Amino acid sequence: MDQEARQPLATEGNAADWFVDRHVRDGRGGSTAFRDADRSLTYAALQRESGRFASGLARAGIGRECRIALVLLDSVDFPVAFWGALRAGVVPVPINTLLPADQTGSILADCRAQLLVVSAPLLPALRPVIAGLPALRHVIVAGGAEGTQFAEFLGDGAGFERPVQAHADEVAFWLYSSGSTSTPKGVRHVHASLRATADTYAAQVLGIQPDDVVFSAAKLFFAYGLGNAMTFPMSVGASSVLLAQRPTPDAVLEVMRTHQPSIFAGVPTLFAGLLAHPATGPGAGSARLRRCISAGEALPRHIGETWSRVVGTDILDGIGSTEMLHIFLSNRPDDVQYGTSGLPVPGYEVRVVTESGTDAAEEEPGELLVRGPSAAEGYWNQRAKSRSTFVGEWTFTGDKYVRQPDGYYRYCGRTDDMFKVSGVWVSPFEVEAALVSHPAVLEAAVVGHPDGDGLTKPRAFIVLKQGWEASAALREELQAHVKERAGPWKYPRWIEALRELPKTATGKIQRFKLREITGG
Ligand code: 3UK
Repeated sequence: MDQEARQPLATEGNAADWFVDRHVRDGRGGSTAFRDADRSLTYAALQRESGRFASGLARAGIGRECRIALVLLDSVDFPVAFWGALRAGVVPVPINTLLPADQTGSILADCRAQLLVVSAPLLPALRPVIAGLPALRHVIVAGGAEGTQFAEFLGDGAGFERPVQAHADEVAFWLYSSGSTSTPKGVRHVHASLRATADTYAAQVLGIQPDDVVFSAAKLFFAYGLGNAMTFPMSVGASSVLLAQRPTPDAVLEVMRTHQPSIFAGVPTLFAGLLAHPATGPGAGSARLRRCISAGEALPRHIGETWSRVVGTDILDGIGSTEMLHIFLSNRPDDVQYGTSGLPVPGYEVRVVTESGTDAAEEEPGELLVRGPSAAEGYWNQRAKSRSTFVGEWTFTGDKYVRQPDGYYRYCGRTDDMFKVSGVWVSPFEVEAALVSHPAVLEAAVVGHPDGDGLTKPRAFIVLKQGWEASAALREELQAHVKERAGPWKYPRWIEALRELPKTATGKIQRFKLREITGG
């Protein structure tokens, strides 16, 4: 084979070839890939700009397989930096922009990032930690007037017209797991996994099309957002709208009205917040809305049903994880069973396993295991955790599930959040779902708590909707409501109203904190 004929094969393993260059090769270079509040970027421009970012990395002396950190608000700079790094064989590590500075500092130290790309508004808080990082050699500021500017950093792209040769099994990027109970772990993902999630969930569940406009309220630093807002639209040459700000219901509705997305991705809390907003009606502001997806936490049935009625589009609830990169168990269009996570995504298999390691019977709770093409390579420098999570072809999720007689899988909580009342397993999620189906309750979190006899009983923390006040009468009403919906022994013996629930930066309720508060 001559050099010409071999070249395409050589770079095919690099995900940048398929997600970026393929579209230009096939005549879609003029299509819009990304839009933010200031700019838009076509596929041809993304190919060019990511090549320039790659040559900037080479000029800065960042070699292959070295890590660079991205602490970026969602904007078109994110895909330029991400694909620019992959193009150069450099490993980008997107970091949650909502973390406190000391935690970001720990992650920067843990991954030994040699270069940091940071959004200007986030830089001041990070300055003190940046000073103490021996591996960090360059700080590139995006969207501001300080330090090395993103635009100044870009080179001429020479040498990176094509992505560097990479193996499909080579580590392409890392993400840090949200760590609701422990410190974040660096999850290493390979080039092939990006395509795997697009070929399975995006193509076969979402049915994404070239003319789709996607808006993900979940940010790009989160695996859920990275797929929704970047790789899924890019898998078919579609476009994505990026929002830099916090996705409040007001900000989200504004994007919906302005950009008329056809696919919208959110988390349950946001769907609940949007439903509580007076402006939410048919299409939630977009006449083109055809699909809504939810992940991150289980979607309470009541929220799904209300959304379908008010907005006119179902919400597809699916469970994914940083370790599996995206959703592997999901509801499907025209086959939505609210209150469940649906069925395995084509290409993935799941098992529910009891504590003794055998497959659970129908309706018997056990830990969910998953096998599929996008599982991570492992955690960075955490051998013991890697070995207990990625066991052969199976990944342990840490989630309790039951398989219903109809084959649908129902979420019961994290393995460590479940508790027994009168010898019967209680899933905090089930009690929470019953609580939020009452008109007074916006959000709820339930933990097990010892009563006067030392027996564990459900204890609830709730956030009330505007216009409601905590009272003994309301408490009794809520207890009766749960008894009726979830079963008589499951009602919360204690209910406390809080202004907000303790949550991780990605919006997951930290039940362990509530257990600490109550000493339960
Ligand atoms: C929980 C859910 C019930 C579950 C994620 C979609 O959330 C994502 O990744 P994380 O690593 O967290 C994983 C854990 O979150 N979870 C997520 N979705 C659901 N529980 N129902 C759901 N629908 O405990 C899981 O183990 O932050 C979600 C795509 C990619 C992701 N990384």
